Amino acid sequence: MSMFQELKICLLGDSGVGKSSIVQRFVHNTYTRNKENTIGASFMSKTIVHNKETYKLCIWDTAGQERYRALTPMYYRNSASIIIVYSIDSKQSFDSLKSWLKELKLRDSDKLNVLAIAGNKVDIKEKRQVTYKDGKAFADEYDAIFFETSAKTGQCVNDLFFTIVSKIPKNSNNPNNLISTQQTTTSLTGNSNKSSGCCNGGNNDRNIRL
Ligand SMILES: Nc1nc2c(ncn2[C@@H]2O[C@H](COP(=O)(O)OP(=O)(O)O)[C@@H](O)[C@H]2O)c(=O)[nH]1
Ligand SMILES: [Mg+2]
Repeated sequence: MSMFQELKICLLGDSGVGKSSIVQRFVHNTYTRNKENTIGASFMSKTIVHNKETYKLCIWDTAGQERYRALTPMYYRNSASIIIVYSIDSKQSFDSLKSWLKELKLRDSDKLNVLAIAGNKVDIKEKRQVTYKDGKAFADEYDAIFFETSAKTGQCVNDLFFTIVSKIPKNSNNPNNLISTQQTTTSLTGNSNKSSGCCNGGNNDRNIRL
């Protein structure tokens, strides 16, 4: 019987850096200019095949939570990976990485499997305030995966998620995350009927108001 692994991935980072846009690009391959802020948390899932293994990625976007950092641990708890996003046109969002990391260490470091850092909006190079070199050096310090991405053009968005999956130790997230595909998946790229686990219900897209 073939099995697949469910992986929870959580995005953190300052408001406006493009977290929701990265998720939208990855899950739907679309982009919305002047995206409206979402209140609450947004959740999406996507099933991918990597090295002949099937993974259901449950992606939690901490939309609107940036100002209420005390609330974020519930989103990144039990995550197989955390992506911290900054925008290459905002030195301030880059400087915030440190405080996001400090927050993680204080509350939940032992459960963090794979850390990734994304320098988003690489399509607007003319407004760049953070060099590639500085971003990469910072990520290296924390053994983090690093990509400069653009949700607008799609540059490196898939690479970001596929590299994360390739680095997650097999079944490390939670032994209960191994799901029989025969029982729960309707298609490799589409929806799942699953009713429990880190995807929290099985709806592919949803917003949760707090
Ligand atoms: N030029 C450019 N703009 C982006 C990119 N990603 C997001 N944006 C824009 O930045 C703003 C904030 O994006 P959003 O995804 O809501 O950021 P979030 O608050 O971190 O979720 C929106 O107006 C987006 O259209 C990108 O890769 N390039
Ligand atoms: Mg958002």
